[in-house]
Amino acid sequence: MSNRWVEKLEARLGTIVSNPDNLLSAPMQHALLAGGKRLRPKLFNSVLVMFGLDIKDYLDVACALEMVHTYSLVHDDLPAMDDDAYRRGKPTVHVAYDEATAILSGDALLTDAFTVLANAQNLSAEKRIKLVCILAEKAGSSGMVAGQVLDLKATKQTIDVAALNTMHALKTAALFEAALMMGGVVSGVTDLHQLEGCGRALGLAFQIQDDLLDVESTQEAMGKSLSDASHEKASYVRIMGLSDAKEACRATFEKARTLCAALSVDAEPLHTLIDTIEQRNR
Ligand code: GRG
Repeated sequence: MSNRWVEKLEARLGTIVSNPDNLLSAPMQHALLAGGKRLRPKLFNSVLVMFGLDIKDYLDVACALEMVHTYSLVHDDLPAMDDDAYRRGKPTVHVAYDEATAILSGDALLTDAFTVLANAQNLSAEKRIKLVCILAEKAGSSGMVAGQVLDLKATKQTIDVAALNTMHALKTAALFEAALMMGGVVSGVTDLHQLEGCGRALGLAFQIQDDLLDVESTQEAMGKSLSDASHEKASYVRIMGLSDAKEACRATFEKARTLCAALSVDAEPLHTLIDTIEQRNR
């Protein structure tokens, strides 16, 4: 599957945050442009390809996903959260600018994402409302933000694997679910449960892998601060040990593949993306 459309996505993101009236343009560009793997847009695209659609017609939907994800990174790095200094190969926004600017840039990315999504081209009003609802629910107080609350509570505490799964199903997997479900909405899928389940398994597998990379990779390779141990964060490696975490990672990727194979269309584009994610080193 060609990823040449990613250049167009990056260009569109650049246009969105290059408004001369936007006083936060520079820090938003700092956070959003260059360095990200664009995984959530790629998940969205994989569903479109399965249904014979071209993401170039729906770039703004992918931009909205990436903007919400980027806001979450900017806020996650803040001193009141993980207090990290390095992200996407650059100083974090509060380090490059200041804390207030980082808070406001995150707020702006989150809010502007919904303007972009609500005005997305080539979609009926009904589909745009569905997309707005899915992204808001998966990112909000019963989705990603709820996961972040559990994460903050779990720091310096002992939690079990079930609690860790609950936390990451919200914090990390919720946006993976949103990306696949939003691809489903654009493609005219009415029952989104299977795509949601696939996104959940893949998001959890991705998070277990992230925890493994946190101990086995380097800050330079990952382009972000590796901080779980120093922050006493609950992580799969910390709770299960390295060997069991590796096995859980393998098994959870396999679960994602099984759920993906059960979709009623040829899911080869999603299988290919799952393989690419499993082989990542950053
Ligand atoms: C509301 C103040 C406030 C904060 C909210 C919601 C939130 C902050 C944080 C939770 C979201 C979060 C940071 C989840 C971590 C998931 C994760 C592993 C992110 C890294 O994703 P990649 O590797 O990053 O896809 P790139 O940079 O490649 O896009």
